[in-house]
Amino acid sequence: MAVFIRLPTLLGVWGALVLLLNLVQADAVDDLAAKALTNVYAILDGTQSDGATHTTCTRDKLIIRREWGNFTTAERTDYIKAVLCIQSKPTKYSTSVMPGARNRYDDFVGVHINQTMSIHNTANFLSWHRYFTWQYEQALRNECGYTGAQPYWGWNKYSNPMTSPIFDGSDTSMGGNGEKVQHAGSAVGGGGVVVPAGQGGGCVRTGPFKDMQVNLGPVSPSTSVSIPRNPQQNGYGYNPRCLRRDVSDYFTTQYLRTQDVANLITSSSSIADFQGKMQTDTRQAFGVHSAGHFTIWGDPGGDFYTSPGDPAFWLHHGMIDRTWWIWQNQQPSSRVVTIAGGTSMFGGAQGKLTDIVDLGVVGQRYQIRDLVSTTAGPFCYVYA
Ligand SMILES: *[C@@H]1O[C@H](CO)[C@@H](O)[C@H](O)[C@H]1NC(C)=O
Ligand SMILES: *[C@@H]1O[C@H](CO)[C@@H](O)[C@H](O)[C@H]1NC(C)=O
Ligand SMILES: [Cu+2]
Repeated sequence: MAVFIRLPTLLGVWGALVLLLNLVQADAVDDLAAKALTNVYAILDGTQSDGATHTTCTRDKLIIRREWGNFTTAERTDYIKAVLCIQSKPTKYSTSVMPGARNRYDDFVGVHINQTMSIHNTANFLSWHRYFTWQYEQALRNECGYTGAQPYWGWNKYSNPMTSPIFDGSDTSMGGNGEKVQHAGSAVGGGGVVVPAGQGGGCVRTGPFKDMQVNLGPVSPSTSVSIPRNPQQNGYGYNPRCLRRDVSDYFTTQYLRTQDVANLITSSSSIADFQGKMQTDTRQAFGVHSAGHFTIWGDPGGDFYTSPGDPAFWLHHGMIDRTWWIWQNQQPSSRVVTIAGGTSMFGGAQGKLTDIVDLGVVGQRYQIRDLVSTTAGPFCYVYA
């Protein structure tokens, strides 16, 4: 008899403990994400609208993207295996178009280099990178048998990225920092701020990507460490070299804290405001997009054009996309189907929802309006 009384009591205590642990761990950004998720469920249930047309995506089909630290060891190993696999598959570029592309991973880098000037500080910045990251996730799944979701890097979870499960250099990390080399730091972003050298700067020698060969670029390196020049000015030539990083806590402790991410979400009233703050890199401040890239740094991570060549790029852009998703779904009816800005970094025409995003050898062609909701168009995923 006693057993029948104690078992539920035990389960109750256990449940309360688990709840407590989650409450302790969840931060202000996670709380905003939880609200976003509630709204997305309501949209899929048809009791709310975000203005997009939801046809094939239903609640039971959703892929749930989670933070790297919340992946189990087995899940991290599966993801890493898929990335190494995509780096071993043949390129779909013809040699005459992209002579430096040696594998399928390079295809993503090549497409990003090619379009850099028309996908940053533009109206399509967020939707383009959402679709790009999703196509990468699709490639891992469809071309390399990965069954999981794209992970993200919760910047605010780790004030010291070097000891985080993302960059700690273990077999289940995205690789360690680069070897420490003396260098003068780097002038980063539009403000020309000179950021002191971090703890690395040299080749990554630990973790699953220690033998990775970077092939394309550089086009616009931001490190004072000297990088072999690409045989072609556009960075499309073959330039085999090691993966370099200079990870430090310079940006995470100033611009990527919980309050920085939460403030970005709660204080941006329009899409122009939100995406503008996110991409800021002036003497006064760095937005989360710039700060995350410069936390990885090195080569090709610190190169505006070639940055997807660092496998950590996708975890960073996962979090960029999550932050947009959270912002959108605080008020889905007015924030999902909305864009602002031009079509080129140099100005150009005003961007429109009917503008085409074309990912060439790594994707298809979609109008921006099909890429703004993560549960419409080609997409069916949410963030936890
Ligand atoms: C892991 O998931 C829990 C519950 O969803 C969340 O509160 C926590 O912040 C997550 N941990 C990390 C490192 O993201
Ligand atoms: C670059 O982008 C343009 C426009 O999308 C496309 O026509 C061209 O084929 C692309 N070139 C490469 C090398 O990807
Ligand atoms: Cu980009």
